[in-house]
Amino acid sequence: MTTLEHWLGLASSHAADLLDRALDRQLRLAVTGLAHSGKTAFIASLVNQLEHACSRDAKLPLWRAHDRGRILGVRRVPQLNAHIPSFAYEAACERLFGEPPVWPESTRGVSEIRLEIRYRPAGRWARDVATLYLDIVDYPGEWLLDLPLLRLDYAAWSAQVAATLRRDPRAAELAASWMHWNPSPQDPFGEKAVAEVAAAYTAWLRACREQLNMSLLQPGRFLLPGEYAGAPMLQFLPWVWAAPAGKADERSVYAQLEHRFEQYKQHLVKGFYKEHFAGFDRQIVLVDCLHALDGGPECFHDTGRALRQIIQSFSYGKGNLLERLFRPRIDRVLFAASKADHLLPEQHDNLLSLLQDLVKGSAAVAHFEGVSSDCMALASVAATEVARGKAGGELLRGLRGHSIDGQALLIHPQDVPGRLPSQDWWSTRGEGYDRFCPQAMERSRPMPHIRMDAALEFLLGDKLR
Ligand SMILES: Nc1nc2c(ncn2[C@@H]2O[C@H](COP(=O)(O)OP(=O)(O)OP(=O)(O)O)[C@@H](O)[C@H]2O)c(=O)[nH]1
Ligand SMILES: [Mg+2]
Repeated sequence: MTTLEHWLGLASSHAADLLDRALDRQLRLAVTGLAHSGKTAFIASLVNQLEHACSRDAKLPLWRAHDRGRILGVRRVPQLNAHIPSFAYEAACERLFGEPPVWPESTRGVSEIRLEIRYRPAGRWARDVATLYLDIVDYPGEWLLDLPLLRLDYAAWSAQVAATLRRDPRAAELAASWMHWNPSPQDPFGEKAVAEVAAAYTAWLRACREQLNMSLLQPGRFLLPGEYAGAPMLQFLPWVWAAPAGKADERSVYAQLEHRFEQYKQHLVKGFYKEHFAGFDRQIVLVDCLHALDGGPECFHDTGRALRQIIQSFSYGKGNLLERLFRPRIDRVLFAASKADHLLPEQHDNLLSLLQDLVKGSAAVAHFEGVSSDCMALASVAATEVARGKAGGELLRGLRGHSIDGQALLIHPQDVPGRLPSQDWWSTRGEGYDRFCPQAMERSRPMPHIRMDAALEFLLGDKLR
């Protein structure tokens, strides 16, 4: 292919893309959430439910267009951006439908998938057929926490980390490995010393994640650098020592760390979001409330803070940060408590109201700006079934499934608080929520789920009228 043909090809695909958008035939869905909140499982299940939409095994009664028989077929088609890896749907299925079934791997880079949904518009002549293209992006949850950095300068970010250290003595204790550095702001910048202390800071972030279950860990790329591993741009850390009295000399350690922080934001964060997050129409924010509860009060509040930071960075209405930077136009946001299959159906109401409490401020912002938002509890891939059985000689209504290491389980999950938990709840809570591996599933049938159809209705319903 000549260069001219290549450019003509690109120009025509761009023009077709613009036309699809103008005619409302394209929808970009942002699947967001902290690390391990269930994004990849959600995308895999969404693709699976859609691909089986026309089979008689489909269980999607709450998706109106489907219920009325207007969905004619869904298939995966080549994504718009050929330079971005494709979402590894087949690899996810191989694991989920494997023997034994296992969850998809944690995500280490960005990927995309495009689906073509053929449907019959409501109330038109029966032979009318329309198409909606659905574009979805997957990426590691850790990177999402880079987005809020765009609103902060180096001093403000440093103050935020210092506040975490004051609030959480366990985090402060682990931080001794890099806090002992204690330079003065005007000290000359030393490449080697900074690389070493930045490595200690990165190890601290990792320890906070692994030992303390913390989520609000920034910069996100330090935990999963991808192709930037070893770049000087990823060698800085917050300034938690005596602040500079005036403007720091350009060659001083303070000024150089500040410069790297700004470079990180400029080249890495803005670049990433501009390429992948521009032009979203809809958003789902997945929240693993049970994991947050399992981690104890500090972890729970840390999850709340991380979520609020992320949600504030997104584009609800006019004039927000993302709109100014990348012209997104999200008009619907769904907050979803993921992994609801860890609970009995009668506990879902509490899970939902806990989620509502957790995102209250953010949902109000979305609503105020003229964006519709909703909350629901769902399970992308239900790993349990409600069952009765005997445990310890007693007849029990509970959940049946297999633990992550394959042991058969019949359990009655502990209660979920219907609001932000009180001190009492923390002091009397049980041992935590059991985790399950996926149940054995047949490849020819759709994955079992809870309320994926309600999510589809909220996220796509109006586009399929
Ligand atoms: N029972 C149950 N567990 C789930 C479900 N979805 C996700 N999980 C669990 O949550 C873990 C993380 O899910 P992922 O989909 O990989 O989460 P993610 O948000 O993509 O995580 P990162 O890619 O690491 O950011 C899985 O390995 C499962 O253990 C679900 O619907 N039901
Ligand atoms: Mg993932």
